[in-house]
Amino acid sequence: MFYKIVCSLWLCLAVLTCSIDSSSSSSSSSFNNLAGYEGYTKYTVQHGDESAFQYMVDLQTNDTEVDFWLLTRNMSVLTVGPSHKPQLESRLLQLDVQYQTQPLMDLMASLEGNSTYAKEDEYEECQPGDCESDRPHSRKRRQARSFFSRFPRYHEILNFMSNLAARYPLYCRYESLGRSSEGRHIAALSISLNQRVRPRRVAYIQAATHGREWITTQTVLYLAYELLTNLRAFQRVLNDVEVFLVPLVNPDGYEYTHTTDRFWRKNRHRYAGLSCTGVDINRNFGNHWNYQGASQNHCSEVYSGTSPNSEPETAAVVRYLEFNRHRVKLSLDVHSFGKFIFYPYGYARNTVPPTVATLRSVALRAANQIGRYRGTRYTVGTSASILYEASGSLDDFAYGSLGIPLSYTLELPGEEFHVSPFDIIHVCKETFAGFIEFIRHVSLY
Ligand code: 0X9
Ligand code: ZN
Repeated sequence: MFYKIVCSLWLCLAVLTCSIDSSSSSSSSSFNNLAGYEGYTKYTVQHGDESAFQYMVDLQTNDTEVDFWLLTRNMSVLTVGPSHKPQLESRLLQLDVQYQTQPLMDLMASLEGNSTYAKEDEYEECQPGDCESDRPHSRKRRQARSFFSRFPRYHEILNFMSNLAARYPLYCRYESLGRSSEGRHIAALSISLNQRVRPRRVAYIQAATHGREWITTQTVLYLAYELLTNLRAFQRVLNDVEVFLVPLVNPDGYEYTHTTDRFWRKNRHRYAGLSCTGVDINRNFGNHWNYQGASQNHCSEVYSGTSPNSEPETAAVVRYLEFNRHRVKLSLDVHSFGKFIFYPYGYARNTVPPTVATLRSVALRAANQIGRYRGTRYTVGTSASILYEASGSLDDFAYGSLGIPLSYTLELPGEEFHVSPFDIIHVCKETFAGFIEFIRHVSLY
């Protein structure tokens, strides 16, 4: 009987949360999000010298035909369509750089064995009959295992979050920071002990600013799940700190990567009369907006928008952070991929923040904790020196404009945006160790 009541409650919550979602609820498998990528090539380019690197930076900012998956000072991973190949290859030849190519569809086919499109799990579909035969704990654990072995859709993510809040009403609050361009919720979870006793310092963690970086959302949801299902173990951490999580900053871009274009990065802002869609949310924050590594071309992957905070997703995050600026001590923006922890500033090289020693030492500690799980090695530094100069990102805004003392961008592991279903849980677990290390430092401020 008890299980029946619990299960009907879960089902009810699932239906309730679905009703605030105006988007489609179909599973990814019914869509072809690679249509149009026939003939595309992936290039891995090694470019040791400065002039080749500068050429790559220029391509990333100004050439709308080239899509950079990764751009560091020494190497880049990028894709181009068939019509652009000859031009790119002759330029690479002139630059005298080494590169390897792979047809994009071959790469995607080789990844298909590790299909990301595992069936939708039974998280919201528990039938009372099924539940009776199961012990509740093992059933929940199985559901969680299933949830962290695939990439859920927007409505499943919201269900997962609201279910957690319903299960732990004393410790977890589910809310919406606002709506995206297409009207989806920018959903958040606040997790803390004794919330009502006094206001806490806040550890703010967000993910999926870039639609195609699917793994980032899973790591933040996993953090919520682990904290709430092991409250005792994390009592000391949560006694002093409120953990505020926004696992899907760009829900429209994320959904679009499931339904239409696997490699979509920006939001889905449409401009009347213009053919290109979307703003790079991580170029839209109001710190040195549009100064470097950003573009005013609508078709660019790093289009910075019409003005700082022009995008509803950026504005929602900024509203929350500005309102809570005296409480927020940590801002973590989770991206993929490259195994980097970046601290400010990213807008220009040779701009050193006054607290660089602290920023660096906390990041090194987090990197060390991540490495303890299975040896993953992160590089720590500023994105301007390790990658490229790029302004208007959250890390610089949180630190430089709001004075949030610990502000970072994480680039999770991976060779491309795909992470094998078997590996998702491991990335979640190792990253969890890093998150906890960052959060531990919040109570020192
Ligand atoms: O370029 C970005 O927005 C981030 N890398 S990604 O490949 N995920 O797109 C890095 C942002 C680092 N921070 C700053 N440049 N301030
Ligand atoms: Zn990103």
